[in-house]
Amino acid sequence: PPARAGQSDTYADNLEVDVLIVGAGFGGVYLLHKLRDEFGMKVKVVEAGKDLGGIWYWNCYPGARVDSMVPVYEYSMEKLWKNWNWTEKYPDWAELRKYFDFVDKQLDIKKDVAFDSKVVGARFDKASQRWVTKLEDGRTAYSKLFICATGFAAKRYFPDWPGLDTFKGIMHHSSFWPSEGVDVAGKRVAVIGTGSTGIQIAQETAKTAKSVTVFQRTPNLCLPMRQEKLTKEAQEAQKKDYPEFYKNRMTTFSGFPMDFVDRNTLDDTPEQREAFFEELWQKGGFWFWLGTYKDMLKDEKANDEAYKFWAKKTRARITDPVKRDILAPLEKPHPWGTKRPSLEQNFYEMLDRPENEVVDVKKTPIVEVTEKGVRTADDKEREFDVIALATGFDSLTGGMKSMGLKDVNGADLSEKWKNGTYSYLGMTLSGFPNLFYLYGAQGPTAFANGPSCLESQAGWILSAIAKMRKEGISYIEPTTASEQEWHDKIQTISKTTLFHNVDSWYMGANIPGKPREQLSFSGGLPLYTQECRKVLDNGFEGFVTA
Ligand code: N01
Repeated sequence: PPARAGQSDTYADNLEVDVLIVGAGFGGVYLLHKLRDEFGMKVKVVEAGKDLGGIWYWNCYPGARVDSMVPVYEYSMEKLWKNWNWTEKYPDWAELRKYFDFVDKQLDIKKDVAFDSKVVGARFDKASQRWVTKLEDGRTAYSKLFICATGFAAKRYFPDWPGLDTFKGIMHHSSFWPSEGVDVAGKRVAVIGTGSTGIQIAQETAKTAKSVTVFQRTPNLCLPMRQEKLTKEAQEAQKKDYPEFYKNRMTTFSGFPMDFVDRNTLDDTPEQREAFFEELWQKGGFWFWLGTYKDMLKDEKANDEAYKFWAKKTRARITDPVKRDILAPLEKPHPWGTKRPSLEQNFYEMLDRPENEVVDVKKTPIVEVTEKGVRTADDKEREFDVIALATGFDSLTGGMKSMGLKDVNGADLSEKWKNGTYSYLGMTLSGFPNLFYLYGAQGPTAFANGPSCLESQAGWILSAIAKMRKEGISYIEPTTASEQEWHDKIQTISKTTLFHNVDSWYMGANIPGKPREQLSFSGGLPLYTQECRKVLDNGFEGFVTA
């Protein structure tokens, strides 16, 4: 996306700081503020984009909006929420960018962010005990600590279809969509992929496009969003409860306001279950996912009940029998809720209309992108004016693996993670001393509300740095044994859930050749926070310090 007004700042070559942070999204902005303004450290953020916002800077495709309701998806700092109000229960990307502008005004963030600054290499230099970071334009930065706040979706995934670069119309990956938009009025639009992104692009572009064709490999078991307009008055009236709300969000499994009820699915009679499901359904959003029975994501029989209810509700919205069976088949395509359900807004009614189409690419895979459109295995070529690639990301590991991060012996992180992902606490890496990262591999990332996860992880990083300063520790590095233990713990917990056997980006299974393993901590945010705290309480247990 192009630059916007009001941006600072570059920095000169040979920058020397206490902490270099990569990424100016939720995590980077938070840590910059805390370390600079509360710890008094010299901190700089480098950011490949041209503005703040991270995921919300890059993802400005049509219909991009958050699936977490106000006020859960924001910082818990009173000085921020007390002066900020949203216009919708599930805000869109443009409003999230305004939020970042507001945060900048309140906390004076941009003066310490170097935009347009892409990291291409970084290594801890043993002799000087500093991180040496190289930027694409040749500049170098030196820092005592290095923090990667690059998020879970920094590396886009493009399938290797032949002809991808021959298409003569307009084609963008969702995460490289131009922020000035693409006029789709009267055009034939293809949306490839039905993750949260594909659903949003399809339902939004269909408002003005001539037709929308969705290429679906796996049905997204979407939930109704039930969007609402919000007034300033209503939000102001709620704010007395915000401190309690933000405290509570750290006590739920996913850092959301709802949590699983302390009841198993088959404990209830069929009538009780139907009434409970209906209540959750009417609430909308993630209630039917994260506010349901506690065994829903662990027990196949319990899970069947949720799927049956979902299919009944969804099939009733689709009149075309062929589309109905592709979008909401009677047979469960995968355990319900083990891939992130998109929050839809009339997605099914939209696709049901005769001008729109859903192509089942499990049956007829895409074999080629042509000059005019997309060819499938049944040799059918469909012609389009615009193609949206909503094919996702090399999530959780791809971004950090592409930054040229080297261990103390010069080996690249992509080597370390080639056959499996090893970290300690999802925040530190052996071979990479004095490095922290957040909202990435082996943290609660995929299963947690972003701001809740980052406040847990940033809280730990801040405590670790405070402890280092207090105790005169200048070097920390986890042992490989503690990484092995953390890796095994993550897989062991995951195996008690239904997530483990489903192919999804949670399991690294969306990228050909990527090791298949659980990539996030699926034991819930409170347990994660507790495990991490224990490590500090026990004097950097599992680390070598000096
Ligand atoms: O990516 P995805 P995303 N042929 O990986 C399909 C967050 N998010 O960008 O499922 C055909 O989920 C692939 O098919 P399959 C959210 O956490 C949040 O949508 O692998 N299809 C899938 O349908 C989300 O989970 C928000 O069979 C191919 C799609 O492409 C995460 O980001 C909004 C294919 C990729 O879906 C990622 O979401 C957006 C091929 N060769 C995103 N390769 C909100 O807050 C891939 N696909 C609302």
